[in-house]
Amino acid sequence: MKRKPIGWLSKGRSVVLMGLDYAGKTTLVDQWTKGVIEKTTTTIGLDIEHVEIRGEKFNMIDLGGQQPFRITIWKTYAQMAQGVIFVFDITDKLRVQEAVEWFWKVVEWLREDAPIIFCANKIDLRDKKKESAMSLEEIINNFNLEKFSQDKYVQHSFRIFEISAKTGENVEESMEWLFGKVIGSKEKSKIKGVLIYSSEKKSTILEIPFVDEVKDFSKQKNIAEIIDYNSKLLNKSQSTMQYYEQDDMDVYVFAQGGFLCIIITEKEAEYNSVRITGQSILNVVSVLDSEGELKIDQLKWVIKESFGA
Ligand code: G3D
Ligand code: MG
Repeated sequence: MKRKPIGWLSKGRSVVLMGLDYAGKTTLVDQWTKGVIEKTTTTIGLDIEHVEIRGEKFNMIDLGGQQPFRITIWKTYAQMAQGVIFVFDITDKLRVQEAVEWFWKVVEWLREDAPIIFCANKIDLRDKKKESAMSLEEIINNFNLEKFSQDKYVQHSFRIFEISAKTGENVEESMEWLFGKVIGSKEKSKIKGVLIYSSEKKSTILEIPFVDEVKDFSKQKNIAEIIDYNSKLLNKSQSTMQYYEQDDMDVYVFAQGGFLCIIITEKEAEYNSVRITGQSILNVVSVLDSEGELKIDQLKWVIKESFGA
């Protein structure tokens, strides 16, 4: 009997929550998920909260703060994200330019069909802080939000909501919109297994089979040959991608920074999703590697939790 392969990316999806510090990200999540949330902080310093919405598992990743050394990881998460929640404090007129730059940087990283929600937060302060609170029109102009009607960005579903994370005004409506979009989208990537090989250690450092039929795939002759061939090509400064067709599966090999990431998929896997996944995994691997010893358990955790395996 042929086993049904597990759709790697479809098991848990990631939604990225972003905005400057003090925008109200944590308050928003707390307000919306009162009592439902299970909060965890990862060993690599990202805030990831696991939420279940209409039976679907989501990882909400809080990209806050201003740590430049996290840029690679932020980029990785943004590339993987199936949806984005951007939170802006409408009374933060002084830092609006900083928020605008951050917003567009992340939009450029996203997959082109990821829905984006712009939460203009703290509207309960409109009356109290008349001078510093920005109107909707000012926000749209400052952030150039009309760009979402242009060709380059038109693939993104985009909406602005004026909310108060504190009082709860429009919180439910806005989150329903975003998660409705994310749940509605179909994830086509069907990954059967992931293998990471280190040129320095000259060995496989991580192998996660998601289906029995690819167990011990580093020992399979064809895969061993592929590893052997690609490891000879490994060059620290270059990143490459190779593609092999096997009987009932496809093999993608990504090389970067002395590591190989091999992804085995079903035949009909969507190329773009696999490409983003492979590059994302290698980005995380190289960041963890450069921050010290690469711990296999940690890496496994990052791959499983963050990419929803
Ligand atoms: P962050 O996670 O984006 O860094 P927080 O932001 O959620 O920690 O919120 C930062 C501050 O803004 C908090 O104030 C929080 O209570 C406040 N805040 C968040 N959303 C709203 C809102 O809609 N209205 C008002 N009036 N305040 C809000 P404190 O003082 O608790 O640090
Ligand atoms: Mg916070």
